[in-house]
Amino acid sequence: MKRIVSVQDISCLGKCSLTVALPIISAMGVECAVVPTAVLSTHTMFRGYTFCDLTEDIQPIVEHWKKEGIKYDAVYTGYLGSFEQLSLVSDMFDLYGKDGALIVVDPVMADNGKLYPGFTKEFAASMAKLCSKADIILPNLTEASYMLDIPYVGADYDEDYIKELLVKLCSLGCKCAVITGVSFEKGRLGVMSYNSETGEYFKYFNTHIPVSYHGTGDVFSSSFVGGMMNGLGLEGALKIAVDYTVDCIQKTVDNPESHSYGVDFEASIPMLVSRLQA
Ligand code: PXL
Repeated sequence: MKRIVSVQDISCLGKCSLTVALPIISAMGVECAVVPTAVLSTHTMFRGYTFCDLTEDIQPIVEHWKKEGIKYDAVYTGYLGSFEQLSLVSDMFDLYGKDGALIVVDPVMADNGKLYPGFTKEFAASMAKLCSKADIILPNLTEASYMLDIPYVGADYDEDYIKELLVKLCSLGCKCAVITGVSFEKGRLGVMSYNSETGEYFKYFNTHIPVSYHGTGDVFSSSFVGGMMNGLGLEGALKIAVDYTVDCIQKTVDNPESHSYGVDFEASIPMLVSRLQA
């Protein structure tokens, strides 16, 4: 069985970061170890959340694993809260990357043209440095714009513009860049990727359901990593992640009792697993 480690926070309630990554990656038949970077009572879209920083625990956890000779097939990072965490994660990339672990960075910090609370332009520049060490990065258009220090264009772009951004993202140093949440046609939303080693672009879309839920980026990235670990390759993993994310959103919209703080990703797990078996 493949084993990965995911480095991000635990938002105790809110269906994002580790509470999404663990069940999705496990359901895909992949062992998921974790480095929790912080414990929050909820994600940061709630008011009054508690925050317990766990930065000091990161190095001792990794040191213990070193003594045990633990290796990982992938390192997957999501929401990271400080410059120090970026630096510790960068060391983890060096450690596990040299043994061949796939390094996947979802540079969670912004959406819809705005940084999430607590993030700065300087943090985005440091996140761009971390991305230089990755095999695959998964920013949305806002995060890509912040990391490249260019204006966010909103919906005002075409395929050539996204291609240009993808090449610029790869010139940060990563092998493959994916921009999530792109649309070139009304009613269709998906992803576009660029593999700097082969020079290949790839795009994949599904129905655009015009709603917005928290945590869908984490659902997408977790199922993408699970797909990669199941040997689907970049394109296959992007397809399963887009389709699963859309299925989760649709099930949430269809559920009159759903919560506004996250998607019903649990209800779509059978679909995800059956896609893997197809
Ligand atoms: O879904 C990304 C995410 C993860 N963790 C925390 C967040 C967010 C998005 O806002 O607040 C704590």
